Amino acid sequence: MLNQIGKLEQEVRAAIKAADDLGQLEEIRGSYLGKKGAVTTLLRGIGRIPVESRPQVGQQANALRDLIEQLLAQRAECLKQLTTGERWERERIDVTLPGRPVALGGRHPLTLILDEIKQIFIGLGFQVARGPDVESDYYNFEALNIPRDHPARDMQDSFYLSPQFLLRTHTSPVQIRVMERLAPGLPVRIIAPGKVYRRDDDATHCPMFHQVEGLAVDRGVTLADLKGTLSLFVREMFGSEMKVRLRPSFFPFTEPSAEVDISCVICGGGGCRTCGQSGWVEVLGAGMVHPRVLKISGYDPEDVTGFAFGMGVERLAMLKYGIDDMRHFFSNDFRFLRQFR
Ligand code: 2U9
Repeated sequence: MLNQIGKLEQEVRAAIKAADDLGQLEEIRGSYLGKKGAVTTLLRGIGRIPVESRPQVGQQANALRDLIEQLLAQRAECLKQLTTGERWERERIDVTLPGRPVALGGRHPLTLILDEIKQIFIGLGFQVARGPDVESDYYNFEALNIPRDHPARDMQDSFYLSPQFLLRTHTSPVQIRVMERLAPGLPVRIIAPGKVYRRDDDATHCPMFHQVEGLAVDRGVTLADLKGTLSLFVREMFGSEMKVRLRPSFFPFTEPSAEVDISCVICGGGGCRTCGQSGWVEVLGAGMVHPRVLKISGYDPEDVTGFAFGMGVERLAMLKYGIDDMRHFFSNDFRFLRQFR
């Protein structure tokens, strides 16, 4: 029996030494220490040998079992620590092959335009303000002098979450929230970029789109400041040769109100299909903040005045890059997106 243990030891030492992956080590463990393994069988057979030999044989067989465990662990450690050179040899890695190209992402065209708009207004002394996408009826409509029977309040025009809450239809509530914080004494000079939601869906309207609105409130702010600010913005964005004109319009939250046109970015003012032969394209809405809106947010309209403006970011991007369908921005077609990197 002791002879047999000696032979098993020699055999298992050679097998472990020759193993060159972890799978082979597991096989060796099975064939010696598994349920039907050689050492296990040997230990089970101890009961059949003379009583006086049992202690010595038992001790040697147990020692062999411990030795096998130890050798297996050592060899496994050794295999895990192969040098890089040995691994390349075993796995046959061809280090001369060219690497796989990494597909670099780029910023979305709307992000590019938004960043550009923000930088221009930051340069003019404006700060960037943000607010929630889910707004209350009060901040989205009431505080902006939008009357109860205004069509924008219709379930057909806005996305309501409950009778009192909806997805904001413009970023104007952000300006109301900022004014509430700074009134009655502090001046305001902010832009509010962000997503807005309306029940619209065609080539020039999406149910979700982006706006940048701006607001300046202080003593002595005039319509001339509004036109000067927007002219600077337009010339930075579209080129120094751009002309800007204000046409009378109506918004409940501004008085007077204006649509802002710039020279057509396609034909430069000569007349083409994009501008309907007029030489002008509309890019913004603007006006002087309605006294009621100033008052409701805590400012004294006898003391301060303010100008406000709003623009659709998709529309600006379409004009700047010559894009004919707003849905391109949201279809995630890589052939479209890769052009802006
Ligand atoms: C406050 C007071 C006044 C924001 C303004 C417009 C005019 C405007 C449109 C442009 C294209 C929306 O995305 S669009 O459809 N916006 O014409 N927005 S004045 O006036 C404000 C905002 C906040 C407290």
